[in-house]
Amino acid sequence: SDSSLAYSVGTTLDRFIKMKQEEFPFASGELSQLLRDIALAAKIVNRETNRAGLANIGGAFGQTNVQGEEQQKLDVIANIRFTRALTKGGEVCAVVSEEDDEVIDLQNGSGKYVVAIDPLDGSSNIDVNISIGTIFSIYRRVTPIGSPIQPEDIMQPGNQQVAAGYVLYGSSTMLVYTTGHGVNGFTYEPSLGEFFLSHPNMCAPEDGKIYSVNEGSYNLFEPGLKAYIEKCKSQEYSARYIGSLVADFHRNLLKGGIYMYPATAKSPKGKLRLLYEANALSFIAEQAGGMATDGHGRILDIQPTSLHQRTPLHIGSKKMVEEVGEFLNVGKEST
Ligand code: P6P
Repeated sequence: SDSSLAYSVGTTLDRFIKMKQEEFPFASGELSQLLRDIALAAKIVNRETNRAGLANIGGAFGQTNVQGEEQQKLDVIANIRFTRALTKGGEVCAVVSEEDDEVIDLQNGSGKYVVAIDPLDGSSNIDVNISIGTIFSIYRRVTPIGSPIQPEDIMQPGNQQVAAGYVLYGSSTMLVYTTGHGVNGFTYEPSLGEFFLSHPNMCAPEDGKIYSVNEGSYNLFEPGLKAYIEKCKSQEYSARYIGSLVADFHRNLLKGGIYMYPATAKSPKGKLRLLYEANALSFIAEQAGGMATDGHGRILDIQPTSLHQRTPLHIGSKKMVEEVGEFLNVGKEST
């Protein structure tokens, strides 16, 4: 493969996708088109997000999503925008979204791909102007193209992803994604309407000194997790918890760190969703040299059993995720 192609910083996303596709002579271009469709929706959601405060679309929409959270109008708008872009793009046959209880069948007989998406995670942060994000996973359907969508098309383990990414609507808007050949980050230039390669070949620092967890729930944590947090404090790590998964994940990916949303007595499977939150970020973390577990095993190996199932998530720098696993499994070694 001509990986010698210089992906110079400043390359546009479109050109980057095209150059990467040329590395795969048998690529049909459908995945490339799908990535472009996602980027288009991200540009539109970015514009809506930036105007939310002015256009009074930040307020609660009155309905609730599977998280039972007040569905913010922007959540609904983002869901519509991404679903519409994927429908028009023609490459996708089904969408799993946090905002829809059931699978959305796009009635697209030629669609090869299934997308799992959290259109706008952390939406409770919208009306306090904290960064929010879109998280997406892309799978190839496993049943014949054109046949009715089957559960096995949807309930695929994260290790079957063909691509995954996130959009971070922050001080600048970034699109970060992987197709299984490393992780690359693109920064949006609104005046040009283009994403430009700003973070080529992103690599997670192997270790870090930042830990992200909601310590308000400390008393609910299992002993091993409490011990790990005490260890972080004893070594004067920095506690950084934004309350917005994509923002915390992205910062830890760049600087080194771990994000934990653990199992607790109250929530034995934690809060985060496997299909459209944990799997995508875990694929990215591993592709960047990091790690992601549910405290005991690899996130990407979990076989889903229900659409909106939750999973505990420990994700980020490899050494930190390994270490919290050791603390969690002390005394639980299988005899
Ligand atoms: P808690 C936002 O609702 C979210 O899904 C993630 O973005 C965030 O990291 C987490 O939940 C915050 O949850 O229980 O700490 O408020």
